[in-house]
Amino acid sequence: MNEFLPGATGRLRLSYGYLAVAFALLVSACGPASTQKPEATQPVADAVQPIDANATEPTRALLHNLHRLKEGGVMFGHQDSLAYGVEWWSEDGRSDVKGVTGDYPAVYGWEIGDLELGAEENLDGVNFADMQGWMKSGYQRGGVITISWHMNHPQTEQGSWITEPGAGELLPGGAAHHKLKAYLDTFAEFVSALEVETEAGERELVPVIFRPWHEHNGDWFWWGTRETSEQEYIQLWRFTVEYLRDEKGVHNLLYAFSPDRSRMNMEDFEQSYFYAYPGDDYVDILGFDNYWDLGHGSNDAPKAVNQVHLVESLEGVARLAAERNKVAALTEAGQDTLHEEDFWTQRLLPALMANEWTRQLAYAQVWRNANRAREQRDHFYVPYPGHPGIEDFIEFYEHPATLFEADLPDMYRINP
Ligand code: BMA
Repeated sequence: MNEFLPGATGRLRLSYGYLAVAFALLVSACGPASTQKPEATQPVADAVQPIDANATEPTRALLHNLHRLKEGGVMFGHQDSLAYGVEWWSEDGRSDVKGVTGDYPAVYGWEIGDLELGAEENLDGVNFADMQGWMKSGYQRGGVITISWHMNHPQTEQGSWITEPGAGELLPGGAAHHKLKAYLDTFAEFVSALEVETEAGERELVPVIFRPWHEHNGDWFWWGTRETSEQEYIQLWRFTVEYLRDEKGVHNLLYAFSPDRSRMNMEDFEQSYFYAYPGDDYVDILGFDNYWDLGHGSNDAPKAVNQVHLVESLEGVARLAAERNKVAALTEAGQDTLHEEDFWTQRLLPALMANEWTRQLAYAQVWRNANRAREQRDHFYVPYPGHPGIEDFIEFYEHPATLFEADLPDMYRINP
């Protein structure tokens, strides 16, 4: 792949050098930093090792470059961006982000719930073979792929939101352990089929940021707090990593941990963030999901309080990640139906740019733009053509620190 990817929009093609300058300008434009400076980091190449010692070269390079983005901007991500939008379904080349900005998101989120049942489509109706094609094309354009999994319970085959039973019987020695393994097998097969040909004619696998068992500190999934204990969760996570990596030989994954902000105590952030943390040897990316501080319908705190908490949570995760040489990311976020037209410039962007810690996040991903006709409802997170919030989103897109696909350096090669 080229050092600089084709600029689909005619925007400036950015190198790390350019990004560093832009970042310096940005810092000075933002006025005095509100917190102490991050400690000097070791050279990235020495500091960063994926938890999979046998990770493929492009996967290692991805982790390396995610670390470099600590100084280079924040990648914008969108769930299901290539599969459908509010007013279209399954049209090659289309994305609501592209429809509004001219460029694709830098991070593509995908959801594989129902793969484990042998279904052809995921729980939202996206065809799995098409999804694999979109993962490959996103990667070949230079984008970053991440997968979440609303897994049905392996014992009951009921959806992820059914909270009983918990994970107990799925663990090694449990009555349904073999069913968990069978479900993980479907995933191993799925990600091992993400093979593409390089410009040099070699075959390589698309690296994937895998984000299993998300929002586990909430009580809405069967792996959440209602029926799964902290120790069981840790075992579930560790087993997942060890099985995929050591038994199935899957080596194109980075692993992202992602508790939900709504269940974190801001007075004791570190402890609540690390509820059921499987350990540094099992996690590459310290993520978190935060809808709560972005205008969530059930949060009646005033916007100013939301904003303080949003900044504190971003900063908190960035600090914890820096201490452990991990990447920090906002793995899921957004405001459902964008009821505030200035959401991007008045909520998300100022928080991401608030200080030298919040600016270390490698990416921020918002959720999906559900298709209105199929789902018979409004459920979207980015403006689509015709939406009144377009201008504000374009301002966010034009900000030098927000990276869309055409802004990305080569994420899959390690350049000193
Ligand atoms: C949720 C909602 C659901 C969807 C699920 C998996 O947050 O968007 O409608 O089925 O994610 O994509």
